[in-house]
Amino acid sequence: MKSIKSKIALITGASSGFGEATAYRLASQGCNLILIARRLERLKKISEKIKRKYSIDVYLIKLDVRNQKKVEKAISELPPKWKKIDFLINNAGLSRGLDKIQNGLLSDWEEMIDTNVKGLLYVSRAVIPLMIKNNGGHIVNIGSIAGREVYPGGNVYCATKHAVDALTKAFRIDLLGTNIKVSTVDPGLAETEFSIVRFHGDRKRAKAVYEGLIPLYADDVADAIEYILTRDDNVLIAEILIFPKAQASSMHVHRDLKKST
Ligand code: NDP
Ligand code: 8X3
Repeated sequence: MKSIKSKIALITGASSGFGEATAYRLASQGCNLILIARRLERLKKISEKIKRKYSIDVYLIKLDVRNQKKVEKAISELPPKWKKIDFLINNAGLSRGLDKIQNGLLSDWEEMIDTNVKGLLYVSRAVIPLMIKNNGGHIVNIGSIAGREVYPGGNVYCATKHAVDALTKAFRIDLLGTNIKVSTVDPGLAETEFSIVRFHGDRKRAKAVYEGLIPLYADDVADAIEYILTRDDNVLIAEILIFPKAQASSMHVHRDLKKST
């Protein structure tokens, strides 16, 4: 196991769910953090909580990853010590809607494509040259089972995660020989704010997604990310597909509704 003490991790989408849980996990290993999201107040609270517990440095950036100019500016204006980014966790992302393709909202499609695909590219394009300059790094993209399979109503969200899968593989090929590792973590059903966002704030509908099963929690995914980043330098964990015990594929989920409240 490799120490990540005093390294620097940049996490997008750190204000909630997997990103927030990863911040705690990496902080517990002594890793310094650059946390990015649009909700700065949330980042501040997370940062305070982390700093109370761990003696690491945290740098916060309020940023919408869909804005290429602002992404470029934020990364180029990092203080010199923060430019030595060891780990990039491309986690910011979302799903909007579960409509059939013939009924989909164009605004939902654009938001997903702009965030999950273009946002990931903008951040990566800004950070990778710094990693090359620093002679190494590790990128972990957060894909999904939706990047390996499609399911009814998943259309554009699945397409964006298939694109993430393609980009992970492409990054790995293009960056070969640069001392930069590229990995993906592809979760199945995980209870975060994901479904609340997908259903535009409808919490009842979001809750029903996880009815009758114990889903993954954010920390389970953070655990996988921590594992990937702490392997010995010669080891590249290329992919982790992680399901809750009750899931076998996007379409095969065992629900014991007698156990539901
Ligand atoms: P959450 O909704 O809990 O977290 C999403 C995070 O992404 C938030 O911190 C949000 O911050 C950030 N984000 C969204 N849009 C933007 C933006 N335009 N700019 C910057 N940050 C943004 O969901 P999860 O933690 O579940 O999702 C994290 C990733 O995991 C996503 O890529 C998702 O697709 C993927 N995933 C989720 C699964 C699940 O079942 N939960 C399963 C498989 C993959 P803010 O709103 O403050 O900007
Ligand atoms: C999130 C998992 O199955 O809701 O990426 O698409 S799923």
